[in-house]
Amino acid sequence: MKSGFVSIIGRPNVGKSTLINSLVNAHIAITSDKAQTTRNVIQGIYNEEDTQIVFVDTPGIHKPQSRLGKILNKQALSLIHDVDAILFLTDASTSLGKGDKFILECLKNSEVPVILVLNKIDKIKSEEILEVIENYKDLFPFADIVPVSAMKNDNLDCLVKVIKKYLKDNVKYFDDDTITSNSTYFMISEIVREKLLNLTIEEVPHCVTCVTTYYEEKEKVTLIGVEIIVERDSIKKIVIGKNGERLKTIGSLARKDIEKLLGKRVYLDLYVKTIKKWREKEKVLHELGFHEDE
Ligand SMILES: Nc1nc2c(ncn2[C@@H]2O[C@H](COP(=O)(O)OP(=O)(O)OP(=O)(O)O)[C@@H](O)[C@H]2O)c(=O)[nH]1
Ligand SMILES: [Mg+2]
Repeated sequence: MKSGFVSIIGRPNVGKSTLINSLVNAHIAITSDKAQTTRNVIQGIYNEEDTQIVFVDTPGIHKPQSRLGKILNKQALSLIHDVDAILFLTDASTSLGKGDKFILECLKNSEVPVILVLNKIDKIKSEEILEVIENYKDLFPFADIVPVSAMKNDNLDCLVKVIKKYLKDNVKYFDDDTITSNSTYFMISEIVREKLLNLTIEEVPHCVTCVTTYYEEKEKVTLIGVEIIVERDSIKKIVIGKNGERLKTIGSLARKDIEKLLGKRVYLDLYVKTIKKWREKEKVLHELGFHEDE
């Protein structure tokens, strides 16, 4: 038996959450084409007969514009220690930038082996992969380099094989049927946020957060309430949409996914509330579960 913890670190939008979902073969972390989708540390558990790997998805490391952003960066960077390996994920289809170099500088303070994972290789020609490796390889003493496509499930078996070399423990942390340590309340609010991210544009996604407020199991249906918190009334209008159309679409798409998650019929009640500048307010952030000292 071999086991261990592996952090997935990288800039926003490089595909960290897509990778953890593909590795554990379930949609445990929400994904979107907007940067800064992930706002919490999410554990996904990979099981094989003689191996258990706890993958840890983290918020994308970026130049913070808000108190929330600072907390997210800190959270991600706290996960470069006390793990068995780090997957430094990059988007092989975009050029190496300041953001990647900043993270590599931070990783120099870590004693943990860093595996360079070049993602999105489905977007480039195979002969270009070598060129990308060439650009990265002298920047950092990577323990290994693995090109993958998280979306197309390409070369992930090779990635797991490489990771196995670095696993140090021999205990099982979770039961075989556990795929995530996330709570059901959290998963529900994230499903709503994912639909919202996919149905709105530009600044809206960053100004919104979701919280599950009640969960009541009745005989034939489960009643669930989710509050959508926005920063300004103008954003509230966008989220609700003309004649409530957008909120209705968010609700019906989210309900279907929540029913799949719970295996039960669900009645989902969504309501939108404005809390001015919630991303800056220490007390509000704390109440929403974002803690400054983490
Ligand atoms: N073509 C292609 N697209 C990918 C791949 N992996 C992820 N994507 C897309 O890249 C976008 C960002 O993916 P996420 O998994 O949300 O990225 P992330 O790194 O978790 O982003 P943050 O949570 O914001 O830090 C989504 O639109 C994904 O569908 C891949 O292997 N190939
Ligand atoms: Mg993510």
